[in-house]
Order: sequence, then structure tokens, then C-alpha cells
Amino acid sequence: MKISPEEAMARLSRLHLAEIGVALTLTVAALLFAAWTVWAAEASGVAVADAWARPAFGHGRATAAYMTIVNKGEEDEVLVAAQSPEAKSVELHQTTMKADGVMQMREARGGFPIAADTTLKLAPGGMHLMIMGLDKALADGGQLKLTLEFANTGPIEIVVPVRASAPEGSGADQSHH
Ligand SMILES: [Cu+2]
Repeated sequence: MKISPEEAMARLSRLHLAEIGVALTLTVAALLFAAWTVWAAEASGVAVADAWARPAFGHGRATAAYMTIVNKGEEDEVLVAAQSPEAKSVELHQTTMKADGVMQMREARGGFPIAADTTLKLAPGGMHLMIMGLDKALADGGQLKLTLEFANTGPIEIVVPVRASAPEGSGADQSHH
């Protein structure tokens, strides 16, 4: 059975519209899945994404924050320090496993280097920001303001969601802080 060119075209365009519909749906789904705020310094190519912090630990008014830092720039970058208007101090920490299997945290005094064209992941069990002396205990669903100080880029201010467990898609396991 022959179909007219017009009908063929109509079928094609319906197909095309259907494809666009699928593509749009996928895009919206991707946006919903990746409901992450990204903070970027356009000039230097440094961007911060996937940031989250744990609810405050015990009575200590301390917590840890994690994020992904992308350096799309041509210069090596270093995260040298961080502060929060809501806490006394923020330290750059590295969790390591000692020979006897005990987890240990120590301050990364040289900062966290992010070479040009690389991505640094702060994640449970590895590098993290240690926030101490919080003004008030952070609860799940809250927010924490942080200022990240980069050697070249300067400060980037971010607002980190507080979550009880590692968000899906952050690539972080939940076993350690
Ligand atoms: Cu720590």
C-alpha cells in the first residue's frame, strides 16, 4: 500500500515530535536527578557542585561537608581554606586508614590541590571540610553557609544542604565521615 508524500511527512513529523517529547522528558528527569546547585567562577573555570553536609555530630556542634570541585581552567588551583559565618572554624581534613585499620583524620595543611583540568571529590572516608563550633546544631533538611578560599580564584560562597546520608549520585559511600 502506498502512502502519499504528505502522509509520510506527517508521520515523520509526528515521530520527530515524539522524539522531542522523549528528549525533553529525559532532560527534565536529568535535571530532577541532578537537583544540585553548582557554584562557578567563570573567569578561572573553577566550579563547586554536589555539596552536602551531615547533621551535627552528637553534642560537639561539629560536622563534615563534602563536595565536588572541578577545575576547568588552565591553571592549577588549591583550596587553601574555608570559613563559615555559622561556625567558629573550618578545617580541611583528610581521613586515612592507619596500618592497624583505624581511621584517622588529620588537617591537610597545604590545602587541597586541584590541578588544571581535574576534578577533586571530597567524600566520606577521604577529604572533607571539618566544621567545628557550630552556632547551632544542624539538622537534616537545614543549610550551612560556607566560603571556600581558593589560591587563584579567591573566595566562592556556597550554601550546603544538610542531609543525613550521602545523596544518590554524589558517588559517596556512607560508611565513614
Ligand atoms: Cu574531619
